[in-house]
Amino acid sequence: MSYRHFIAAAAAAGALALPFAAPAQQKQVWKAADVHPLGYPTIEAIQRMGKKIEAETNGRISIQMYPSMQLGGEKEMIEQAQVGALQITRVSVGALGPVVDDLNVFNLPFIFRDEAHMRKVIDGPIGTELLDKVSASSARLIGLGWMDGGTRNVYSSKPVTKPADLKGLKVRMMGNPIFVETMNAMGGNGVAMGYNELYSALQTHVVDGAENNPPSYLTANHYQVVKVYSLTGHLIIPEIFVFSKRTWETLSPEDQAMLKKHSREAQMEQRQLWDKMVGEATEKLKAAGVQFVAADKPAFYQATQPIREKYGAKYAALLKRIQDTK
Ligand code: GTR
Repeated sequence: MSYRHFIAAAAAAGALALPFAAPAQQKQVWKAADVHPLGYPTIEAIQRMGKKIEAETNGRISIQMYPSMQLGGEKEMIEQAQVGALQITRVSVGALGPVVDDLNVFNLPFIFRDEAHMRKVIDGPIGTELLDKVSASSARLIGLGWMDGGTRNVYSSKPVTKPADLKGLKVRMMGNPIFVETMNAMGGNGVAMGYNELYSALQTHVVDGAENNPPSYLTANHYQVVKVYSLTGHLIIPEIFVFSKRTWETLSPEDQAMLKKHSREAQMEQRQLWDKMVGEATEKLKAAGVQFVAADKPAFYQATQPIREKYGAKYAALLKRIQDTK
């Protein structure tokens, strides 16, 4: 066998580490994706992280952001991260629950007392354990960190102050059975749909409403179509950002540790941006004529009890730890 043939055969068998395979010092541009537009807190936090990583590695590693669903909806972004077509994706835990079932504990209605409670949980041991579960799962993703996704409230063309107000209303929910059933339990008709399809679905009355935090309701322009924002507060779902395991395995342990360190900083920084954005979004929505309506939260809490029982049973011990987090 000639040397050339030997190299070809050995490479095909994966037996040789060829010089061009993965030099750790090679310049890398990590692709990051988000459904939100530039300026949104989740995007801003990842871009700031990119700048810090670029500085720390003297330009060897940088992050290129693909905002505004340029790479598709969250389901598509997750799939691209899984195969290594992109490196970082920031999605709602709602979207990742169907891929990593352990995360669904955060997708239960009224599981956090308020956003401060949610932050305590994601910052503490439970947050770390769940990130590790993502990394150890078969999802081919590495859990990097959490972000604040605020409190989700129902929006439609009419006030929704109690479960009876949702009767007959088709309300878009994220694609996860828990959410559809939650909306049904709240009194409406849950319809699973991607975020990327929602604006036109509202316009064409395929759905009568949806639910989200004020920044998303504003930046996705849904407020232009339906103008009543009812403070049902049924879901407080953290965001998560993950890394492609395929790329992760090519990184040096030092680069892996550096990325983890910066991810934690991004987690803590994003919430400052978030709090500011919620205030600004609320003002802008009010200025645009959106009506903010108080809702009977205890009634919605009660109506969704069967969902917590059905989906929460397997997390009983963890749920107790979440409730005990002060
Ligand atoms: C937003 C969240 C997005 C996406 C969206 C949705 O609050 O930041 O990641 O999940 O909601 O409703 O699909």
